[in-house]
Amino acid sequence: MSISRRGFLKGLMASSASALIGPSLLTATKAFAANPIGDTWKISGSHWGAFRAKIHAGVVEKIEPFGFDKNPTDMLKGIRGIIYSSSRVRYPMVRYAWYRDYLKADPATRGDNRFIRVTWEQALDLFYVELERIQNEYGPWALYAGHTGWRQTGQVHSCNNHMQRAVGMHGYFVKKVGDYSTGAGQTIMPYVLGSTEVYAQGTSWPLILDNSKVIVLWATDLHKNLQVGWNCETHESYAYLDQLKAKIDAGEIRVISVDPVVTKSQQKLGCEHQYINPQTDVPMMLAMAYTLYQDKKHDQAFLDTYTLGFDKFLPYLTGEGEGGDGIAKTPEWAEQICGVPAKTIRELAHLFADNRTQLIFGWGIQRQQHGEQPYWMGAVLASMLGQIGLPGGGISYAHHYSSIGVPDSGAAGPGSFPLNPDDNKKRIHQNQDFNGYSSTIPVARWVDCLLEPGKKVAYNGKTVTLPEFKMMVFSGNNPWHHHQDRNRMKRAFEAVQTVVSIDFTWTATCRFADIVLPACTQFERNDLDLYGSYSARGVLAMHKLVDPLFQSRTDFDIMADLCDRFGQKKAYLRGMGEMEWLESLYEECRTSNGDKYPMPPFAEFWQKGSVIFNQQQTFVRHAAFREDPELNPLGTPSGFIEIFSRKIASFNYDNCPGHPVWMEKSERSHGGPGSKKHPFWLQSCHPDQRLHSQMCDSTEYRETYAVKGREPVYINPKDAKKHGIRDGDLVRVYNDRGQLVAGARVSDFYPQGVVRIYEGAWYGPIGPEIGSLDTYGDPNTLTQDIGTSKLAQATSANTCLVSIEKFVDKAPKVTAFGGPTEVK
Ligand SMILES: Nc1nc2c(c(=O)[nH]1)N[C@H]1C(S)=C(S)[C@@H](COP(=O)(O)OP(=O)(O)OC[C@H]3O[C@@H](n4cnc5c(=O)[nH]c(N)nc54)[C@H](O)[C@@H]3O)O[C@H]1N2
Ligand SMILES: Nc1nc2c(c(=O)[nH]1)N[C@H]1C(S)=C(S)[C@@H](COP(=O)(O)OP(=O)(O)OC[C@H]3O[C@@H](n4cnc5c(=O)[nH]c(N)nc54)[C@H](O)[C@@H]3O)O[C@H]1N2
Ligand SMILES: [Mo]
Repeated sequence: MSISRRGFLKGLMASSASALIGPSLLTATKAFAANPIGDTWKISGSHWGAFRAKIHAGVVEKIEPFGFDKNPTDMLKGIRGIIYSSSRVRYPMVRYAWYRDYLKADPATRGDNRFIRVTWEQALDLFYVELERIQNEYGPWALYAGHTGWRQTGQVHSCNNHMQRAVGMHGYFVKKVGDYSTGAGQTIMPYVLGSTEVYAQGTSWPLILDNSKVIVLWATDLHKNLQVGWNCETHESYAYLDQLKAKIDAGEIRVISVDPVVTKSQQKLGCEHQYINPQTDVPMMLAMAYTLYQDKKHDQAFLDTYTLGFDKFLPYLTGEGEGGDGIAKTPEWAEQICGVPAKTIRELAHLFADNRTQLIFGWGIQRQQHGEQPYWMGAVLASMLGQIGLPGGGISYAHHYSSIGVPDSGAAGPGSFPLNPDDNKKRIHQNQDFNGYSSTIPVARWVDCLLEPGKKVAYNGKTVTLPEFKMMVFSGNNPWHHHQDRNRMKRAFEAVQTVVSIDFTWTATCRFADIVLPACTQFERNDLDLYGSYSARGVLAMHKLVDPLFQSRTDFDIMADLCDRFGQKKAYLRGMGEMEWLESLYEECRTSNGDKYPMPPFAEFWQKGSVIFNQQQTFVRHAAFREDPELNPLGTPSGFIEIFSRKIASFNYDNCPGHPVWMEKSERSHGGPGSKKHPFWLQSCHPDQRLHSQMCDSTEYRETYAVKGREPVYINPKDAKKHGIRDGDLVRVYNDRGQLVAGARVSDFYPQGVVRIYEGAWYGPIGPEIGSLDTYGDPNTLTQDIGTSKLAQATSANTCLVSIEKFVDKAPKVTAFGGPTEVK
């Protein structure tokens, strides 16, 4: 390290007392300890975008959007409330019954929220002792530390990396594959289009705006979901959406939203709405394909040149010949299922074929049983239209996500703190014997491991043997929000011995854990991040706003001290502290960007707060393949678009055959299975005013949308009237799996038979018993925990029926917020 760099770092560290003494000593006594630095403005960034914060007397007083961001999200108003939430994890805590009775603790006490306070020394010792015990008594198969999630932004402090690296330096553990976002999509699409598609750059908005005549928003709500990004979000997509609106108004582009509800995007764009019954998109697409084929509107030349297996799919489509099921997938057939008039289906098929049409799919549609099918069928439809690889045509699976479609700079972003140990040979426990269990599981099946250890499960052409977890560690994710079916989870958690949760806010995951460690928020540490996930528009400094509150510490420090207990601290840190990591990640990025993307030296960057790359390049998805499919084959087994997949067919799965098909759901509204008993489809979409469960604990902001202190449930006026429910009433939403209290929001934007409760509403049961009423309104109290199919085994959260009634009893107190009950 050069002298000037070291000198700079020293100066910087000295200005922050906590960096020298360690945050726990400083903040042990007073929560919002005054930091005598007067008013300052600092720059930081988040999933919600970049901002400037005014700090007065050691308190974050005001948040203002960053100048570059022309479309900041309303959610910036919730940030202060995250830092100063009444739900903050203040001290290391241990579950009372577990502390007292340890492995003999009555399983029924889990979730009673009674905890005792311990010191950091005790907490980390306990954590370490448990890791030792599990590795010695069982083996790596008994430890699950593979979960990931929406940890706050920043590359140095990426908390999941910290946890997995630290636990990994101690020994091996079970990992996961896939995610809740796109589990079905990312598994099926490599067989069909050769990449996950969901995490791939899409055709640039300027090219769509210039070339598309028709844009189909198929189950996607751009305006709602582009408010957040995986890296610090720039919100540049919104400028293109404004241009799109102007083109709609001028009659230059037709935009059609295919969705059961009137989305925020439809409202903002003023575009057309095509209502469809929930979970029935495949019949509609099949009928469009049928129409194209019957009317000779399909692009046979495209099918011949770029695809394989249309001939094998055709008997299913027409119902005739070998492989046909005798049912022609006509518009009349589809209308009975999807509720879209046959005439409309025909008109739309012709409209798409006669015009440059860009199909844009969201992800909620694959978070349902057989969620692989609408994506595959979408690709087949797009192939028949023959526009894949043209600007403004073809198919996209991700324009609602993290600025996909914004022309990107092409620059490299900063790397992150490493996820894995540097040297596997130095792990304390070398045992890699998983005792016949699988060492990796499809993520949404982790609760099954607790309930049915040893069970063999088909997954993506393989057989997974569910491991028997005795200990689980969660950091940077909130499984007691994100997983389905709370009461099933309660049963499952009776089998586990030790759960560690590391978080800054007292989520339901903390409530159901044994050891809870208080991390600090991203606003209490120094970091840096890529600005604009897929657009790579720059690099952003994340200045620490205030010192860690209460006894919270950075994940960096927590895990370093865990490693200290088994002699690995130095190897873990590679001998570097927070600011040294920051500088080294920045400098690596600067080196790889070279002269093409000039970046100032670190000290200058840190002081200025950001670097913006001005280059922007446009892109057409699948254009190279279209240009020359031999030279630029897709990543599918054949290199072509696979309408029929021999590989998938070879798996012989009843619920995912060799070409896309319509399969009835286990629960479906509008006359489908189960709808006589529980008539409403519950869609648990992504929240407009939260990032999942994050910010739900931001009290003032929550009150801007809560109804009588509860999460809203959106319902159609006629349905509300039928059940004697008025806007603002408390209601009970229930099915055979669970029950919750929510606040009714009566709205014309929702069709009859559909209700919405946003995911991420905090779980607050009255008590730990199975079936206990949830007092705030977590939709996963009601959702179904089944895999999409044997192919992806992904979440099917959106296959869920419920009933709803006015809540007539005395309203229970909301128990979701405010932390644990401390036992002295
Ligand atoms: N019913 C239903 N369920 C769903 C979905 C749905 O559509 N419907 N969507 C699914 C999807 S797509 C997703 S991505 C998941 C999201 O599931 P998660 O990623 O688990 O959701 P978050 O609420 O973002 O949880 C992140 C947690 O990490 C904590 N955290 C953040 N930063 C840090 C940090 O720096 N250090 C530590 N130690 N902790 C930190 C936060 O406080 C929070 O508790 O939910 C899934 N669940
Ligand atoms: N504000 C905000 N933005 C976010 C997030 C957040 O928490 N808050 N989370 C981010 C993350 S992690 C993810 S994974 C993405 C999620 O992105 P998506 O999964 O695409 O988002 P959702 O809002 O769940 O669903 C989008 C639309 O699908 C529709 N839909 C659901 N089922 C069906 C169906 O069967 N047929 C049809 N035609 N339409 C259907 C819904 O009505 C909704 O309008 O969002 C990201 N953006
Ligand atoms: Mo997600």
